[in-house]
Amino acid sequence: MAGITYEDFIDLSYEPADSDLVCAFRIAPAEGMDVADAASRVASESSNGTWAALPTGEGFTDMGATAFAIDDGEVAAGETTEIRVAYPAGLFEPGSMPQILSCIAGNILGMKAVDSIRLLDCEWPEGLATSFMGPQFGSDVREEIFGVSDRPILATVPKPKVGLSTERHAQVGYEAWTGGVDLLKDDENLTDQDFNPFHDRLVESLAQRDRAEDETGEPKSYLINVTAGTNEMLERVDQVAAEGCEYVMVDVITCGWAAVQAVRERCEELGLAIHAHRAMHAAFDRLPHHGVSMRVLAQIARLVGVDQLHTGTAGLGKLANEDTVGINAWLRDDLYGLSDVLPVASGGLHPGLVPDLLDATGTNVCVQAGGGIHGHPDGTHEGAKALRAAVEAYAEGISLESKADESPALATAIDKWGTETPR
Ligand code: CAP
Ligand code: MG
Repeated sequence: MAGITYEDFIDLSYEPADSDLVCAFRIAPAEGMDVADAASRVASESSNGTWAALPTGEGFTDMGATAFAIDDGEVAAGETTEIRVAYPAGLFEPGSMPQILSCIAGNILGMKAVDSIRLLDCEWPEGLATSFMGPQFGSDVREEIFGVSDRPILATVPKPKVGLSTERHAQVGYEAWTGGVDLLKDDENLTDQDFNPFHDRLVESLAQRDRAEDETGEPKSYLINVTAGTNEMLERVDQVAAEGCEYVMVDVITCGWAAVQAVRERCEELGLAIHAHRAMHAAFDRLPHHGVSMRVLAQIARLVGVDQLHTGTAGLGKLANEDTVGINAWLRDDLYGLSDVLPVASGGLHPGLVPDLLDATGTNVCVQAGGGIHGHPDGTHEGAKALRAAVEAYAEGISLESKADESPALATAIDKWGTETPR
């Protein structure tokens, strides 16, 4: 009776089938383990093998993965190399992101055969990719919700990030919306606390939104954070739709992808866009040689179907960033007809950073500034005007300094923060 052993999981002559999911990993083989041994163990443990040789025969379907490419066959102790593994489509449950991740980002991240392993990139086959809903709107939100096509949409988070009363939160929203921001956004840890209960905040903020729309003649919207247990989150999504808002915000990593899939299905019924905050992503993507890259997290988010996703500031902001430009390009590339995702640049941004930021990201993005608006010497309303002026300057092709001649709010912001990245 044939058995399966580690040797069955590596074939450097294998050509992946179009239907295979191909994953790239960066691995550091453990001491005494050569690259091929480590690669075969990665392919085995992430598909249908284990440490012992196993019987097969009657009633067994081979769902084994194949390590088919190795960059460097020999690496010094502690060094890393890239490998690629092809997974047969039949290994996966279509439409189930948890099950796919239990394969390609499961036990292997802790296996002793490698000192470190990082899932770098996935090439999604059509059958698997289209088994997911994908985004409902994607970057069309700019046009469909705000009627904007030539500039980034602007968002702001009231700061301090938590602690403001419902009334104060909504008032900050009014000041920001009338100053020129398109989107008010809850912070990642503001959900339903005594000092600012969810439903009160929803109703109060939308009332201020309506005022701001009347005053400015511009569409405005609100990214209210529905993050909670899944059943409660669905309740909150329903409340958001009932109150006439266009978006929900979800902390997708802390909620988990199955919960995000449930929210996506409900948002399809209700016609709501999803803003994805990625708090906790750095637990996976910050260490260069271990975990799951932000590129893969972004791929998952697009398949599951968020419309907007934080992808960093191309190194300009306050938080360690990955390959913002490359990730944004992937989010826009064709993926079997699935909608794209609008990248969100956020974290330490202020008006002085806008030209360099948009040079890196282009204007089909959402730009979020919290401290960069509410920390303006003349307050939130002026801070919002300054950010809007900086973005308009870029669209008009003029320098910040020239724009500042007609925008005192921008001039004050540049005096205060210049064009430096805060730490
Ligand atoms: C930004 C922010 C966002 C970060 C998240 C914060 O505030 O609200 O959560 O941008 O990081 O809490 O830091 P500031 P990322 O604008 O005041 O910095 O976008 O990289 O996921
Ligand atoms: Mg935040």
